Amino acid sequence: MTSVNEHLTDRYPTRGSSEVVMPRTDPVVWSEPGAPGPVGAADLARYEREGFLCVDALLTPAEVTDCRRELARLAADPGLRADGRAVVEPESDAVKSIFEPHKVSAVFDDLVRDPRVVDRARQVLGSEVYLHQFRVNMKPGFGASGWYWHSDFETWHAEDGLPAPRTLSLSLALTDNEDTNGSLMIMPGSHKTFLGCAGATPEDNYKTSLQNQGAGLPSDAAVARFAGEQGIRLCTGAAGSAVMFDSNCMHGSSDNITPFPRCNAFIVFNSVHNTTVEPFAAPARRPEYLGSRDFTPVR
Ligand code: 6CS
Ligand code: FE
Repeated sequence: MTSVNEHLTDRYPTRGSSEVVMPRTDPVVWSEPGAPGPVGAADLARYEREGFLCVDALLTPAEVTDCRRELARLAADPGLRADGRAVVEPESDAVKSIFEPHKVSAVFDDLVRDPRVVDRARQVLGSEVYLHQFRVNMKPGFGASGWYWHSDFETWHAEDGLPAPRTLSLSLALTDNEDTNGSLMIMPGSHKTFLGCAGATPEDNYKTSLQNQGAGLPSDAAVARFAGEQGIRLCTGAAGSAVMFDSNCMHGSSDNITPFPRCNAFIVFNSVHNTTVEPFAAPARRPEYLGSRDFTPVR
């Protein structure tokens, strides 16, 4: 795949003919020690080491209730499913994900700007940040599908032209994330290795990848090696808790066959010094609701 980013070296080649494992050549925490922000020094060191951090009670129960009410309103909107921003479950007509909820809900728009949320990203990424992607993964239960092991950065680099992993996701639990209902699993330390996946990105890949990711998946050998070296941590927490994680963490989640939904809001912040260019390994850009091209810093 010849890159159209002629002026940029592709330091994280992926989706070629074979899988390649290489070290991450970027920092994890970009701010100077002692830089202001809500994350304490010990937690910041843990985030650097493991690639993620669990946060208790980031939102109050009343704020969680407001978010849930908004989701119910959005899910009831007859136009929602006609919009590409709503992804339906592969095996049912339940909504799997809703992208850009902040554009149709002031509650979610306020969340993006909330200092408890965005100041974490500014502190870790060491700069002003803009919103790269915002999605709510509903995972309603009764067999709702999970996500196989992957690195978000691998996809966002290949398909959205994200140059470096100077990007942070904050997963906000809007329902209890239990050990049984398909909670987020992360391999601690996996963010420090970049796995270039084998296999070119198909045309219009996003039309299926958000239901079932095909391109950009690690081999069984890579998953076994990563898990063997680093283990697997299941991130559980009550509604209102959160997990902030580096864009290159190897992560995934199981199907949810319980009747208890695992509904999380994923807010993805990118440094204003890492704005997206052309895809590094895909035939064309994805729609902007998957990778925003509005680089306006969050205020
Ligand atoms: O393609 C994407 O942007 C999404 N896919 C996965 C599997 N996780 C992150 C992201 O929302
Ligand atoms: Fe992901």
